[in-house]
Formats: sequence, C-alpha cells, structure tokens
Amino acid sequence: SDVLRRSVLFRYLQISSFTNSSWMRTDALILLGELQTHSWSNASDTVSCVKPWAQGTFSSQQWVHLQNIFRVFRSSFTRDIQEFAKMLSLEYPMELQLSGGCEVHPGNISEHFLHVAYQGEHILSFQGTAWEPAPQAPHWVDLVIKVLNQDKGTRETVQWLLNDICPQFVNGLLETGKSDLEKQVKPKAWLSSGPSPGPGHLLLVCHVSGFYPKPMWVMWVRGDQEQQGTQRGDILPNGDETWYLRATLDVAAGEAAGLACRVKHSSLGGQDFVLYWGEKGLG
Ligand code: J81
Repeated sequence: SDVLRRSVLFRYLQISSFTNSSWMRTDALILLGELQTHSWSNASDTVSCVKPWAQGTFSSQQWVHLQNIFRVFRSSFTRDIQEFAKMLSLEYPMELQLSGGCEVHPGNISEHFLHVAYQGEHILSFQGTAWEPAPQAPHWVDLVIKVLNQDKGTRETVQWLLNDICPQFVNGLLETGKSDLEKQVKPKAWLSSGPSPGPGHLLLVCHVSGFYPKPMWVMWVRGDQEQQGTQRGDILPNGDETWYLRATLDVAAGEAAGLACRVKHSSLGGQDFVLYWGEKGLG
C-alpha cells in the first residue's frame, strides 16, 4: 500500500515551561506523519490516544509498561531541570523542548533522533549510546552532558526506546491506522482578487483548501502554459487535519482574461480542477 511504500516520520514533541523554581508545566504530543496520534497534557498522568488506533499493535501489558516509563521520565525530567538550574545558576523563566522519534523507511530501515533545546536553541542530542552537546552549545552544557552520561540505566532505556520500540510501534501504527493514514480528502478551490500590486495591475488569488494529504500542485495557467510568475504561499493547517494553500499572480489588468488556476492533487485521481478568471463576475 501507499503508506508502506513511503518513509514515515514519527515524532514525540515536548514543551516544558519553568516559570520559577516552583511553577512549571510539561505538555507533549505525538505525530505520525501529518496526523496527531497522542497527546499528553500536564494535567494527565498518562499519554492519551487521540486516534482509536493509536495503541498500534502493542498489547495492553506493553502499553502499561511504556506509560510507566513515561510517567517516571516526566517527573525525573522536571527534577533534573530544577537541579541543573540550581547547579548552573540559570535564570527563570526557562523553556525546554524535546523532539525525539524515528523515521521508518521502506524495507525495515529506520533512523532515530532525540534533541533537546533550551530557550529555543538546540543544546544537546542523544547520539548512539550517549548524550552529546550540540555544535554551538554554551560551555555549561558540557557539565550537563557529564552528569547525564553517568546514568547508564537511562542511556540504556533511551537506546531501547529509540532503536527497538520506536520502529516496532510505528510499524504497528501503519497497520492499525492504515485507513486514516491513506485517506484522501478533495480540496475546494475559489478565486479572489488581492490588494492591487500597482496601477493597472491585478493580483489574482487562487485559494485551495481542505485537502489531505499535504502534497499539492497549483499553478496559474493560460491554456497549457504554466505562468512562471505564480507565487505559491506556505501550506497552512486548517486545524481539522486538512490543509490550505494559495497561489497568486500579478498581471496587467488587460491580461487577466483567459487565465485559469489549475489544481492537481492525489485525491482528484488525475481529474485536475481548473477555475477560470472572469467566471462568476470576477475580473
Ligand atoms: C536547564 C539545563 C538543560 C538540561 C537538559 C536536560 C536534558 C534532559 C535529557 N534527559 C532526559 O530526558 C532524561 C531525564 C530523566 C533521567 O535523567 C532519569 O532521572 C530518569 C530516572 O532514572 C533513574 O531510574 C531509572 C529507572 O526508572 C534507571 O534506573 C536510571 O538509571 C535511574 O537514574 N530516567 C528515565 O526516566 C529513563 C527514561 C528516559 C526516557 C527519555 C525519553 C524522551
């Protein structure tokens, strides 16, 4: 199937805010490709599944075991940070971010990563069997690394989670979540005019919204001729697991007639959308 043929990125993203020595919170989420599978709010003792298939093919026993590891990890992490802050006289407020997971490629090949950022800057990563400072990290990070690397038990657990558990879990999710992961949602498209780029010029705007998955092709065309002046915006989230994209074209007012916006997407099965400027009273 399509999902098994492509590479999939699985990410655990954590944000910990330490306001002062007694106020802090940690929230996290897990993403599989474009979809959120889990959330972990500060108020909750356990990681919650946000998809019915988010336990993958793990047994309840395995799941409970992982939940326990994560519960211990979160409270230990909080304590670690407070101790490092005291030891290094770091100032509050502090923001810590964790990004960890694996990318599973076809043919059972996988890569993994675990990075930590402090005040928005990457400071350290787990590499192979130990923690390492990031290339541009401040000097005090060396001391943190020295302390972290003394904990052999944690290093072994991290290796086990990244090397063994992560790819196993992802392969299970690709099975249990197959229909959601392979869903195709057709875009809606419409045209509007944007702020005038200058005297005698029009900004034609083609809006494409509500599509899934993310890869999308959109161009202004005249007949078969793709208009090289087409400016593609960023793909933005609608917030309902679909995406939004706009493409604009700056044209002389007299040349707008005959232009069209062409949209190609996997959900359209080769039946491109073509919207003509000047229809329905525009232009
Ligand atoms: C402000 C300065 C910046 C500081 C940057 C800190 C970077 C944090 C990176 N470290 C971690 O994320 C691990 C934090 C917790 C860890 O240090 C241990 O305290 C914790 C508990 O370990 C103890 O019990 C274990 C068994 O439960 C072992 O016996 C271990 O030897 C013992 O010390 N370790 C864990 O919770 C292990 C799980 C880590 C999973 C990480 C997944 C993201």
